[in-house]
Amino acid sequence: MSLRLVIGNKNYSSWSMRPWLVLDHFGFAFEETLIPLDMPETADAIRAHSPAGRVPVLIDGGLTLWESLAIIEYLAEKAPDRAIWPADPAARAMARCLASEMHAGFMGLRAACPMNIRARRSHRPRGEAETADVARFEALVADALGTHGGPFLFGDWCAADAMFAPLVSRLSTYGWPIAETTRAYVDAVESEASFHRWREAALAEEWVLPREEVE
Ligand SMILES: N[C@@H](CCC(=O)N[C@@H](CS)C(=O)NCC(=O)O)C(=O)O
Repeated sequence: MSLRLVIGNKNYSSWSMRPWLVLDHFGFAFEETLIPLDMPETADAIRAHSPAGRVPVLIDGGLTLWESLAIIEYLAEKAPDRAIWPADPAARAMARCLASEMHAGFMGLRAACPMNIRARRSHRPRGEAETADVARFEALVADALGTHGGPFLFGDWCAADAMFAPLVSRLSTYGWPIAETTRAYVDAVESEASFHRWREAALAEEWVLPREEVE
């Protein structure tokens, strides 16, 4: 039986994007069910799949999983032959640190700059929390690329890159000025085939969610 991933709008649903990229990049056979967010029926439609009431949700036969990072860990256990995490134990531990940091953090940037793939905003000064989050991201990218040589955080594309892909997209949407090394990483992530497929689908969507449309 194939996997099913329940997701939100591709233009806006950053948490949906992460496991979708892992499924797509690593060649899993899966189907997707897209539930448009912010509709009168959205909450009931999501709860029909998951009691947590949030997307993404992964359905594998009788198993229903929620929380993006837990879904990615499940996929890594299900397909140990695919390098969803780096093979080297130290690199793998670091990749999990970064993925967890993303999952639990970067609140300033996430709150002030919602993912909005189709939008392009001019850069303007933003709050201290957003600026600190971008600085932390630039530092971790410089460190990882310096250690592992790029083009992705741990050399080859892995789950840590999936976790940061929506943040990368935010940097482009909101026109953040970034260092050359960060730019190289942003370009690598945005050129990766699964990111490209997700973005193309996002650009074809017509839903506009006013609460996510931040200037
Ligand atoms: N911690 C969760 C966050 C999931 C989440 O917040 N998803 C949003 C969409 S990106 C959602 O389902 N929102 C429900 C709604 O807007 O009705 C995860 O990592 O999967």
